[in-house]
Amino acid sequence: MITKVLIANRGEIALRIHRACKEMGIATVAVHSEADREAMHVRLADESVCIGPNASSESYLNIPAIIAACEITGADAVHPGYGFLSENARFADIVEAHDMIFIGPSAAHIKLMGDKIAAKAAVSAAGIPVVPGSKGEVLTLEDAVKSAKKVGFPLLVKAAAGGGGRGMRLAQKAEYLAESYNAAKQEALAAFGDGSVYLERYLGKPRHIEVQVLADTHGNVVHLGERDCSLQRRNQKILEEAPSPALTEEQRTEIGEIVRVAITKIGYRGVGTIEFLWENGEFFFIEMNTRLQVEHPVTEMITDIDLVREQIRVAAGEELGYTQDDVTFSGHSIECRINAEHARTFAPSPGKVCDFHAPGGLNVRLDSALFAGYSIPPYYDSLIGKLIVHGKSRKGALMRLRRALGEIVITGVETTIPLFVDLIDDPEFQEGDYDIHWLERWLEAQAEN
Ligand code: MV4
Repeated sequence: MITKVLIANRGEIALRIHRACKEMGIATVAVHSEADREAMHVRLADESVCIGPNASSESYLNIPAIIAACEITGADAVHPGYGFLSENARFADIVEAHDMIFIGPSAAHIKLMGDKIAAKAAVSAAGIPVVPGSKGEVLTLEDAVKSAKKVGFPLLVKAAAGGGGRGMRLAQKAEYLAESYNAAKQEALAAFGDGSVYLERYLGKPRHIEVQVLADTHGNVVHLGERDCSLQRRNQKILEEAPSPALTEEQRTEIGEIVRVAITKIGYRGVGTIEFLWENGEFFFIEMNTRLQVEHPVTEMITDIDLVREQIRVAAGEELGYTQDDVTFSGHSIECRINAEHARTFAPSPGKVCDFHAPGGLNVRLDSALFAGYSIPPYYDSLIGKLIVHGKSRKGALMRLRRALGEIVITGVETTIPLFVDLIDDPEFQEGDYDIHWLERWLEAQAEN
């Protein structure tokens, strides 16, 4: 049984977790940096503890301070949210060593999926299709040259400890392989203290489609469909939707079942995301995320399943209580990430929020910790809210999104809202006709006008 959860995060996701806890009759503990003393997640929680100064390295990443906050308040579980310590296997281990529940997968599964080479081997052995590439790590340049002959060009050199696009180098032809190999290895060593790299065939114009899974500790696993996260800029997702406009019902069922069976074999617990590149109707695994993701609400909206509630239940050892056949998908959902950034230059825009008005109405959700008079600190991620809409169809969701965007008022700081107002009128976007490079090209075209 879980009676008190310490939420090791801030902003909208700390509120999101607080809401699930309150609906389950669970007490909450907020932790915060000095800069976040007046933050909404601190105000709403039942108790709060200051864990350090402004810099996240000294507060939200400060494991001893967070464990001390757990002991002071008597929390029996820790929810890490996303970012910060959410995929830190050592943190999961330490939480459990202090006889508390880590609301997430086992430390071993976090570690496995954190090593992109080991993750690929594990999911491939469990039946998930992966991007063709080197057989594990390429230890030397000589090894890379040999392996590249089989993989073909263009190819990517990727860091085993990377992910999210860090430590990745493109080699267009054989003559550039040495340069890419050395650069990727050097960058990986500097960034992660681990220079292990592997090769993958480069997919030129894929979509980024990810499958959500949920597993309990009794061998029950369900997939909750996919999200299309192709609309991104510099590896930052901007807008996500579920279902993907590109998939047929049959394709969804087929990949979902492959993933469900594989995750069962792997013995995974909690929520997880299997990331794929999708090109010419084929899925290719790239990475698995072992955390709750920013874009989880679009899945919640089409399945009517509260992912944080389910995370907490399975972490406490409860059974899912339903099977894949009980999971139904309804309508279409779209999420816009509202960042405190200039909508065109993406320059950060921290500072004091003057007016704030949240949109409302049927099937409109705003996940945010914002309030009028709040000062957005410059020390953290610029995400200040997520606008999520649901409609019976994609067209209906788009109409609702345009309506909801028109209702939001945030003054005093720049936000990315004007970007979505323009994007929603683009014919290709309206058709769902986009890949992972589409948004960057669209932004360039916009800048010319
Ligand atoms: C790729 C790829 C093409 N081919 N792998 C970038 C982030 C990291 N998670 C994986 N990434 C990519 N891996 C192969 N074999 C293209 C990307 C990529 C990308 C992937 C998903 C979403 C946005 C992206 C933007 C640029 C490149």
